[in-house]
Amino acid sequence: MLLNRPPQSRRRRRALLAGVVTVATAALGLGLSTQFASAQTTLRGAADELGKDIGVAVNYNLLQNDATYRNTVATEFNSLTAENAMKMDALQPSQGNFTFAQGDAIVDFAQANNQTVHGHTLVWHSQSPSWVQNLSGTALQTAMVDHINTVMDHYEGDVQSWDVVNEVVSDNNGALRDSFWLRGLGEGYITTAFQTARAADPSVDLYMNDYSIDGINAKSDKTYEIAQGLAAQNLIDGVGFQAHLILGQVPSNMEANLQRFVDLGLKVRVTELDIRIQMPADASELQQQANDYRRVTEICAALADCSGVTVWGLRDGDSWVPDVFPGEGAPLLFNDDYSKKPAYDAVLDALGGDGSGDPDPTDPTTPPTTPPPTGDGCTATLSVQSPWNTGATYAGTVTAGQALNGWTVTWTWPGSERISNAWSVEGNLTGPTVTATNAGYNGSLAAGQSTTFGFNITKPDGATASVPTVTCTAS
Ligand code: 9MR
Repeated sequence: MLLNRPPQSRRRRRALLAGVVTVATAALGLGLSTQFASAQTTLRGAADELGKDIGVAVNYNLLQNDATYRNTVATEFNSLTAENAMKMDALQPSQGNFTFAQGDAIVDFAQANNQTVHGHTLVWHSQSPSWVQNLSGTALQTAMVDHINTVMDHYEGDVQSWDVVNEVVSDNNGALRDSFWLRGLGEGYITTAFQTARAADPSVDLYMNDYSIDGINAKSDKTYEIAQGLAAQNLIDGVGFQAHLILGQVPSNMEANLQRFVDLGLKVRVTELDIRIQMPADASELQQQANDYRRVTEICAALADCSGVTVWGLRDGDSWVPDVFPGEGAPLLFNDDYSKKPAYDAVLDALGGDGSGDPDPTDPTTPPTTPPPTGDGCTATLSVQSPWNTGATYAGTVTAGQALNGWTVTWTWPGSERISNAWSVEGNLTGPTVTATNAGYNGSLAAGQSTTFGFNITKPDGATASVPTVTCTAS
């Protein structure tokens, strides 16, 4: 999947004109990343090959403060959604006072790691500041239009798709949700929001997004009716199915449901996937959860017009679920120590990757891997992930023998192979001798912990992709 961004976003142009370096970038310590990963042993590697987004909702504070969180988000996902940082209460806490710093930090992180951003969300009844909830009539309409215009203008070129409206359908009777937007503006507010968004940035994909519309039911029927009306006016590009699911309850007609929206000429997207379990979760429940995740991912993988799947948080402990559903939890792909759950392997598998999470050494098609060299506090390996006639994608793994603050992996190419682009790594990369150092976010490793990086090379037509001997040095 190639990212189709204008060379310079409006937000970045503005920063450059003002002569400032974005503070958020510096604070996050971002590394050079010129290409996305394509290794099939990561979710993003598999999703890239499939041409799909695999996304995660990110928490600004964790992205700011937790290096392993950053590393995992960068390595495993090719798309980000701000879990809270782009909602109206975050972006416009008082009228006309826009606070973009947290959203910008997430965009900066995404750009440094070649990830797309799905914007969430412009018009929602929840997490809207009280000042807007107290408006009515023309003042409310003006506030909605101003918010959409200002936010979309700020993120033009940075955000590839927006949830224009979120959760506008009522839960039980197939009517519109009784929100302050509906009460203040009447049902035309949805069309006005989409018209405003379309005019603000015609290049962005516009979505409506909701929960409990994953199967065919009164709520998804109403969503369909609204989407159909908007599609007829070319005001909408896609529908987001949040998929906050309960264990064992992936709707049997989810595929048919998504298909009917595709048949309207729209994209579909699983936008907030999590699958909650009554706690404590036992092994068979975690396996059932893996099966459920596999099924949802397979449905999207099989639909050409499904743009991707986003999980609503990284680790179980990061999830909103236990706060809202006491006694339920464990809904995500990673444990709190960042180990992968069975659901992770199932998603990787459903995306066409190697669901063991690691290259299978018994598989004859698995390319040779260099033996771990003796190094000073760390070891490293390189392996060929996917060769083609004139190039290849490699994955590198660094494992810390002791707590590290940084690492350097060096090697010399035996022939005319040269790195053309790389991700999650910096240094002198393009010559015959490579000195590859950690990026800002993956240098700190605990003893025994591993991190990955990747790169593409060019090589003579038809030559075997060689695996040079590497040396790892701790710093
Ligand atoms: O995960 C979000 C949580 O941190 C917030 O407290 C909550 C506030 O309403 O919103 C959560 O995200 C919601 C998303 O924005 C819209 N769909 C439902 C999600 C879970 O509540």
